[in-house]
Amino acid sequence: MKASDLMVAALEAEGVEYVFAVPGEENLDLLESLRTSAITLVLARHEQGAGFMAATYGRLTGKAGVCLATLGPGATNLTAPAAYAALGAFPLVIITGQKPIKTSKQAQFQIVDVVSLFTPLCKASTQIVNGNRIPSLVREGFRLAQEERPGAVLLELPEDIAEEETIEPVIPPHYRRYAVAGDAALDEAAERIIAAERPLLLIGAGANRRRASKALRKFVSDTGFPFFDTQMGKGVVDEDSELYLGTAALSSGDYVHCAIEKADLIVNIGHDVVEKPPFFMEPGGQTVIHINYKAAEVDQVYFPQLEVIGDIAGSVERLGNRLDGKLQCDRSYYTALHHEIASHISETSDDERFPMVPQRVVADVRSVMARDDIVALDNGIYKIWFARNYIAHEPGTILLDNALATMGAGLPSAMMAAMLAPGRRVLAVCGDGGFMMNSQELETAVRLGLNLVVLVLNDAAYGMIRWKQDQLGFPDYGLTFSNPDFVTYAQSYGATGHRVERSADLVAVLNDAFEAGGVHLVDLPVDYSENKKVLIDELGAKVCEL
Ligand SMILES: Cc1ncc(C[n+]2csc(CCOP(=O)(O)OP(=O)(O)O)c2C)c(N)n1
Repeated sequence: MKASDLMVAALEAEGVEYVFAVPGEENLDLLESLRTSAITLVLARHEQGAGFMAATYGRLTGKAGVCLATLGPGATNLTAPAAYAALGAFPLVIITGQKPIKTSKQAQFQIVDVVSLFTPLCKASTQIVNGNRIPSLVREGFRLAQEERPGAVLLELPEDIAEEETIEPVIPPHYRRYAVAGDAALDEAAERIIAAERPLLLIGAGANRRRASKALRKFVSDTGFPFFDTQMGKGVVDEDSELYLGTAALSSGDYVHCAIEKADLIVNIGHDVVEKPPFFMEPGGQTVIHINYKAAEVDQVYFPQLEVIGDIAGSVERLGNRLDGKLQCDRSYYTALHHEIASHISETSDDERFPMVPQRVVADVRSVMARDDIVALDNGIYKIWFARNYIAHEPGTILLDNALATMGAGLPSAMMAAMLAPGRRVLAVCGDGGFMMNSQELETAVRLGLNLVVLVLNDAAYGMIRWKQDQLGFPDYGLTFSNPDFVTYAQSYGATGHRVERSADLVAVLNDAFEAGGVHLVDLPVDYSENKKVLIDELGAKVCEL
């Protein structure tokens, strides 16, 4: 069999449905092999678009997404998606082309050492030097990409290897389960939790993978454990609960940190140090029990005193059995704080100011999205508002990137969600800065016939950085720009453009766009003066004593 055919057969054996690609001439054998395969080729308009879509496929399904690019310039454009997958723990397999390696008449034209370039970003980065190694390298690549903690793997397939004849058969994946935590660690954890006066549960990104949600929901409802979550742990347990104390959008100083300060023990399920710290551990502070697939990476702000390592769902289930009615949590403070936070969040949610304030934007978006509809965010200051104010009911319904926190991934990640969940409403929320970094993928979205609404928060600035600049006392300088006319911009791609001109119209504009189907862009002017008012002044003056 020709090596490129073998590569595609190996991808099929892994259950690959899509390859997201910007092919170059070095990929043409593989492209031809894909043409007659069961795999759908999704052509993107920038390698970042392809890579962010593939990584989000991995994030949402647990199976590695696959993206394809050429050597040199194509590969270098995939460094951001590789980093996004590495930090976000999204399984991703990257395939790049290369000039022939046995003989070459190209000298060094377009050649960069892609394998070395991707080594620090990937769990493995390998050049395929013999077609017969394809079955084992593909199987190993998918194993590594998907295994906890998931991440990116790069396989470089040079032109002359792709066309060679091979004799090796594909190696199919096999069934496997994660190891379970030891009894002694679980007994010790249960003992410490039972002895604590005000234990608190933290739910992080690891719990949002591999269906730990069912076990965690049961654990929380059986034990009545008060909880908070990280941005990437949102929705694992329904936040519409008296036990929910907030999402740690900031590392300190928010209302949720009042609960953290009062806690004597924090049970951390699935958070690791890659996500922005939900709180800072201090010497002599709370005891932290780390429950995860992998041991804690110790850091200046994270040094748990006990670890329960193994399959999260299994650990949670067995810990729940040990706690059975014995949790002695003093909930009075937590309950009062829950209501205090809920009232702060709803305070400005019907504010009529225009341009719109972020609290109202979040509340209006929440009101048009059903429990299992999906919001995918790019990165900007609005992310903090969505993390704090958007109540998530189900896992995977709010896609926040709090790991690489890259701009430009919001639109492609929403497109992927729309492909995987065609019956659900999918909304991309982007700043005008982040949207313009990959806005060309609107063409891909239209070509794929997706149903998708893109909400562009328009402040004609890199708002997040402008806010920080102000916070640090620097003069307002160097962070504003002008935008295209977003309505005609959308229309030029064959999408439908809308401009909101009154706060009262946002809900109807979004509902109409979702009902009409197809790709819509909604240009929404925002007023970010609340950033300082709430996130600095109000939080700075907050009192934790209730
Ligand atoms: C690729 C990338 N470049 C730069 C940054 C640093 N950064 C974080 S937020 C931000 C500004 C975002 O602006 P915009 O998308 O307009 O959203 P806003 O904050 O204005 O709501 C920048 C430059 C980043 N996170 N990612």
